[in-house]
Amino acid sequence: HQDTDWWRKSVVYQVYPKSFNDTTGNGTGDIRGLTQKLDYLYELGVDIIWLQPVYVSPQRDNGYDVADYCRINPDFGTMKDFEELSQEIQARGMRLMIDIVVNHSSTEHVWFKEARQSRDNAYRDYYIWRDPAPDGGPPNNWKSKFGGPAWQYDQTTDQYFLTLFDKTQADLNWENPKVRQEVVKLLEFWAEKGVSGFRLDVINLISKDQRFLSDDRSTAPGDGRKYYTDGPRVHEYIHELYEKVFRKYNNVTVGEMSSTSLEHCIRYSNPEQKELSMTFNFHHLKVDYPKGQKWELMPYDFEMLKSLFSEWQIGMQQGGSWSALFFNNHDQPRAISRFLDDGAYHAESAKLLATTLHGLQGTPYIFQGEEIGMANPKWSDIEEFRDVESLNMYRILQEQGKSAEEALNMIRERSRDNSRTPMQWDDSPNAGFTSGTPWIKVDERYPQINVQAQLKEPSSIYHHYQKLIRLRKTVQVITDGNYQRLDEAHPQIYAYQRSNEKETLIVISNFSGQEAEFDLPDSFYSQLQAQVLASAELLIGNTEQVPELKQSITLSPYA
Ligand code: TEU
Repeated sequence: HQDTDWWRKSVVYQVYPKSFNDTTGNGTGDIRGLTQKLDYLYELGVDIIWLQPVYVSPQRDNGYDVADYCRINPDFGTMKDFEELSQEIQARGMRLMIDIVVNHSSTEHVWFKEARQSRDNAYRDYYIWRDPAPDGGPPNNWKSKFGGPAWQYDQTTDQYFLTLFDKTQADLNWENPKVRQEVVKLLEFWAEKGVSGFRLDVINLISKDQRFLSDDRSTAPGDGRKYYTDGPRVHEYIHELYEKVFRKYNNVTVGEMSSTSLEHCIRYSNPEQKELSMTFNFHHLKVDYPKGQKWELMPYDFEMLKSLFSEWQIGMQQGGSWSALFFNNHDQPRAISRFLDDGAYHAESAKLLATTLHGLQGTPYIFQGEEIGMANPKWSDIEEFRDVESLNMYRILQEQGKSAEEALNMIRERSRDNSRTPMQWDDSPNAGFTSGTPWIKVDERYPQINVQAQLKEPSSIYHHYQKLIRLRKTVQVITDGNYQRLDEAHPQIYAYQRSNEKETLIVISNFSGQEAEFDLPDSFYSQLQAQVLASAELLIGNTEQVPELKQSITLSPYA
């Protein structure tokens, strides 16, 4: 990793520790469970391991509600376990990236416990407090991303505090230099423990428009996000972290950018801006949201998916910036079930998503289980769900008039729990995840879909991912090739080309369950023909036996 941009050829593996591997039998995964599986990840070939929150937390939002940024939650293990994990990762030449959740803290954090005691408490301005509106209600009409109002009333001091997510996740006040200094300190604390990288949770929400104006409900989404998304001082704040920490430790950093724009992402990840290495954006994961509404259903818009990929590939490349590439994470249903076919064409679908993504420019992220084709489980009733957002929305959808069955169906499709079921290691009870009772149900297909079975099978989804990861290291055009879309609104196929002065790579993906025809571009076809003839001449001294190379190719379903 001598060159500064070593992460441009890297692949990141995302670990949701609660569901990865349980070594104590308490039904939830733990740090030692990840340490035990490092050789598995090393063999897969990933370079960076992104460990999601394991800090002290009441677990209302599975660790994204942090109550102590520098202490390990005993459910996950000890600081010694963490230090051992960090050493074992480095010993294998891999890198550790951890989650930093500093848009908000848990209301159980000591800072908040202090702040809520009185209006003049020293920690009061670590958070965002406002007087009630004249009618006694919330200061404005902003909505929480988990449903309901974005403000919670505090009786003791007769003020509201801002909670853009759960009501126990209080937004930190980044206008306060003391808060920014606290964040620098906690980043340094972990960097000193050998952490190479940081994933910054909703970092583009930290700067709020200080007027706290109500939003206009008549213009979508009207929930207040325009007053805090990519806010007035966000680049200044992130640049400050770069100057004080990321530069010093040569950290790889990725910003999770909720509802962001291409222009801002170009700024966040352009090296000259000295902010972040790369960004996550979510536009491609809203192509099945009618008018951007998550809690309504429609078949996904294939053309929109392709044009978004193309717009961002070209825009970020022209901007000299860098994207985190992903189809799956802990907040999204499994892409194989959402977009393709996790039944009859299970393996084909999983490989198709992998190939399509890994040929693009950016750093690919593999969410645990994606590499073996884990899919959405079949949910039978609301009792099986754990996610605070899903449970809130099950109630809210019924308050809005949906029947219990309609609400349950919506949760089945959209719940973040779809990706949070335990990692499927083998066909033993609970898929080898725990000897106890798992905190959330295991997908009943684990006897067929598990690591052990796929390690043995050369043509498995696992081995397909392994090859793609290796390809990224050996085929330079994947890293620096210009992107060009090749299919013109083809109803089944997404095809693109990556080219530099030496190589041309073409990726042609049939996103449909039927055969599909595609004509190779003339330039590529003639190059290919010439190369085949030249090879024949070289290898067998003549070209008579070379079969005719067709320009129009037929792809089988999900190929
Ligand atoms: O996600 C924030 C985010 O933008 C999405 O999670 C989305 O808004 C949310 O899933 C509702 O659909 C990050 C974390 O990835 C997520 O797990 C946390 O719940 C959230 O922030 C709050 O920390």
